[in-house]
Parts: sequence; C-alpha cells; structure tokens
Amino acid sequence: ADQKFMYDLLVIGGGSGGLAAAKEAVNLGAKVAVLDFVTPSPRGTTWGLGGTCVNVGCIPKKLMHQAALLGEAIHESAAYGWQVPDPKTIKNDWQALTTAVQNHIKSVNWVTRVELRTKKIEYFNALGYFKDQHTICGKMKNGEEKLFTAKNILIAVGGRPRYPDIPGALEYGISSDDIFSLEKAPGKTLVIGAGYIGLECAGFLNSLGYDATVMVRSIVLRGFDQQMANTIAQEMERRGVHFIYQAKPSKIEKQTDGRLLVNWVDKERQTHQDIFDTVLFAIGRKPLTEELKPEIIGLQLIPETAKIDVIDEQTNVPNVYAVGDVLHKKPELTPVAIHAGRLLARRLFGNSTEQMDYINVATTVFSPLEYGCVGLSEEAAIAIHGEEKIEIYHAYYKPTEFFIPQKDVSNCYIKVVAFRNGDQRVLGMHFIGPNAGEVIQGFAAAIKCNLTFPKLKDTVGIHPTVAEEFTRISVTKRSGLDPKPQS
Ligand code: FAD
Ligand code: NA7
Repeated sequence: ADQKFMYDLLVIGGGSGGLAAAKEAVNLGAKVAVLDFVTPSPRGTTWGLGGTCVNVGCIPKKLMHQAALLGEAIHESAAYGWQVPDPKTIKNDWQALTTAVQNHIKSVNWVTRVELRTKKIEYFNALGYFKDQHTICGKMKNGEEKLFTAKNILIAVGGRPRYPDIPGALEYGISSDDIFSLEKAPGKTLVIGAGYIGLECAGFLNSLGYDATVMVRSIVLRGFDQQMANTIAQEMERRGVHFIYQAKPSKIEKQTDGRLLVNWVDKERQTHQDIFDTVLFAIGRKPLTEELKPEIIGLQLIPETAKIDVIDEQTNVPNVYAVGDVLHKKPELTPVAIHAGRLLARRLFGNSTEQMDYINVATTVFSPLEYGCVGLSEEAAIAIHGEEKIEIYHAYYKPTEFFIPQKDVSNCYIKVVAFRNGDQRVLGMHFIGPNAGEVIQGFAAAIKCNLTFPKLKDTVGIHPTVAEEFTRISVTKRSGLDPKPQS
C-alpha cells in the first residue's frame, strides 16, 4: 500500500457493487477495507452484511415469488393427476415463509463475512462519511468514531425506499425494507407505487392469499414498454389484484382496532377512503449520498435526485469513485453494480482499460406472470429512430404446460423490436410468460453479439419450450394480421 494511506481502496457500502469491487481489488493485490452500516427503517427493521439485494431486495423477493409460484403449482397439479387435498384448504403460513426466507438471508450474511475474512478484506460495521478526500470517518453502533485513510474511495451506498410527505406515512407505512421479515401476516394490503417493486410485492401477496391493491399515480412500470407493462397489470387484475388508477394517497390514520384508514385523492380531486391492514410504499428509492457529507470534499450530486454523475465511475473528485444504485441514469440492478465494481477494480489495480457497458442490460419483473426484456421498448425505438425505420414483430402463444390445467393464456405475449431495413438488427426483445428471466438472458447475449432478425429466424427452436416462440415470431404490427396463435 501507498505509505501515506492505510488502504489502497476504501469502500463505503458493503452491498452488491461495493463487495464486488473490494473482492476484485484484493485479488489484484490491493489493501482494502469495507464499511457497511444499515440504518433501521422507520419501523425499525435492520439486517446484516451484503446490502439491499441479499437482505431486502432480489433474494427475498425471488423467494416470495417462488412461494407464490408453488402455490399456483399445487392448484394445477390436480389436473395432472396429483391427489392433493382440496386446494381451498391449502394455506400459506406467513411465519413459516418469512422464517425460511430470513434463515437463508442469515446464512448468506454469514458466508459473506467469512469470505471477507478469508480474503483479508477488513470489514467494519460503521457508517462512513467524508472528512476529506482521502479520509473517511466511520461511526460504529456504539457511537465510537474511527478514521480511515485511503488512496481511492469507492461510494457504493445504494439507496433506500422513499416515503411520501403525508400524515401517517412514516408512522404506519412499511416498505420493501420491512415486508420480507414482517412478524405478522400482512393481511389486506395497499401497495402505493406501480414501479416493478410495487407490482412484484402486490403480485406475490395476492398469490399467497392476501387481498392486494396497487395504487397507481399515473402509469404502471414507467420506463418499460407500455404495452407489455399494461399486459402485466391486466394479468395481475385477472388474478385478483385490485388497481386504483390516477390516485394519490393523502392521509393514513390508525383506527382503534389497529387497522389503517387510508385517504386518497383521484384526478377529479375527489377524496376516497378504505381500510387496510398494511400499507406498503414502493414509490421509488433515494440514494444515501447526502449522509456522506459530500459538500466537505466538493462532491457534486444531481440536485433533483441526489445521485452521482460519473465518467467511467469516476466522480468529479478524482480519487473518489461510485458504482451501483447511486449512479445517475444507470439501471438500478445488482448485476450492473457488480460488473461496474469489478471492472473499476481491474482498471484501478490491474492495468485494465475495460469499461462498463450500461446499454442493453436485460431485466425481469417477477410479476405473477413474469416479464423479461432486453434493449429498447417499442416507444423508445420509435422515438429514437422514427416509426418508418422500425419493425415490431409480435405474437401471442400458448405454453404447452398451460393446456392440461386450462390456464389462461390471454396474456402470454412476446415482441421483437428491430430495424426494418439494412441488416434488420434486433433492438429489443420482450417476453411475458413463465421463466421470463431464463428466457431473456441468452437472448441478451445474442443482442450483445448484434443479433439480426434474419439470424433470429434462422435459429432452430427447442421444442416444446416457451423461449422457442421467439424463433417462430413473424407477424408484424404494421401488417395488421392477427398475432394470436393460429392453431
Ligand atoms: P446496496 O446493495 O444497496 O448496498 C449498499 C450498502 O451500503 C447497504 O448495505 C447500506 O446499508 C450501506 N450503506 C449506506 N450508506 C452507508 C454509509 N454511509 N456507510 C456505510 N455503509 C453504508 N436488482 C436485480 O438485479 N434484480 C432484482 O430482482 C432486484 N429486485 C429488487 C427488489 C427489491 C425489493 C429492491 C429494493 C431492489 C431490487 N433490486 C434488484 C435492486 C438491487 O437490490 C440493487 O440494484 C443493488 O442492491 C444495488 O447495489 P449497490 O451496491 O448499489 O447498493
Ligand atoms: P420506481 O420504478 O421509481 O417507481 C415508483 C412508482 O411510484 C412509480 O409508479 C411512481 O409513479 C410512483 N410514485 C412516485 N412517487 C409517488 C408518490 N409521491 N405518490 C404515489 N406514487 C408515487 O420505483 P421502485 O420502488 O419500483 O424501484 C426502485 C428503483 O429500482 C427504480 O428506480 C428502478 O430503476 C430500480 P410515476 O410513474 O412517477 O407517476
């Protein structure tokens, strides 16, 4: 290490991005420390090392989604000859589910700690903030403060759920930070916000047997292909999730029976109310950058969002870098944070020049019927290139496994966005159906290799799968032909 400093790299935030960078940096011979600290949620929930994804994000979310899918499978299995008890008598035990989920998370926390120790990454359970551009003050749980100096500092502090500024929100509301460890079953739940987190939570709660309502301020899944987004919402509605559109919450009160009375205002400014057991806010996330005292080192934040604008992960302070959810206009996804963190470490300590490519990152919404996508939405492609240059291929399809239990196929839908002329390069792929993430991942690699529509059509499918539908797609929207399966 540089004699002047205690560390070559000090990472603030032990989540997806921070830990990936730390591990890569020690592998390349750097001396590294990580500070990680979880401030309790307004309702008092805290968790261990590993950040959002492991503790209150991707992992518990996917496990609850899996619980929901299994419930669905139990109901379908009778049609396949399984002699299950009357499905109406089968209930999910919320405590058993949350205990299993939390036990898995604790095991991951433990493995992470052991891994840091073996790799000789120094870990401190401390909340970091800037003293100067090479010095971080770490505040431990007991209030004790310790100074850390480093040649390079990486900000990987991620974000936390936002709360609206309305009476009762902080007192009575919960967020995704609380739902996966909630002691009591959530009961009738109002989810406020229709981003992917809101839809996923409402989806698994409904499937687990709770009455779930989504309150939508404007549109569902802003930023995603809107036809696909509306199809997802339609499918959720078909399964029993309620939607309240064009509505904004105005007040939450606790009744004497402990239930929550929620007021909201519609677009005609009419006030409505209903009673819920749980109100979950999923109205977006706020980066934890202001807590770092960025003004002390003159670190610039985007005023409206408090996010950090970087060039190649470098902030305006040359030895201070940032990755993950704190970045301005970058996808807030775990693999994005990990990849950027790893490549940054290689550039800092491994003589690499490889840069992070934030384009064409695939993602999946784990709604009851999943939605996976990569690349441009229909509207983004048209906005960028013009309608004349773009061809939209689409199809409804029937998954083989849906026939016997007679599952509804009306929302199994796929779309390919491609250039109309020239090499007919594929710009976007969208899939709604089972295992959407598994379907889209490989196609994301193909798009990275400049997949063209003729190449896609020349790919032989795997039968019978749902992914093969992409190799069969041929109806263009422009033709006006029926995209429903003709068989
Ligand atoms: P984080 O993982 O949030 O880690 C930051 C860490 O820094 C935290 O532990 C935090 O407590 C700590 N910290 C903050 N400030 C300080 C400080 N001053 N000092 C010390 N420590 C500090 N992504 C996907 O790819 N797929 C999914 O399916 C998915 N599902 C999600 C579901 C939910 C409900 C949520 C909330 C998120 C989901 N995400 C998903 C997003 C994913 O979790 C994030 O993109 C990812 O965790 C970001 O990593 P990060 O390193 O930027 O920050
Ligand atoms: P998102 O994707 O930012 O979505 C937030 C949702 O909440 C969205 O539907 C918003 O509606 C809605 N919203 C925002 N503010 C309010 C208020 N004050 N009242 C009611 N509804 C509101 O957040 P997520 O939590 O799903 O995901 C967090 C991030 O992870 C996200 O940025 C992704 O990129 C990854 P709007 O469309 O703005 O009208």
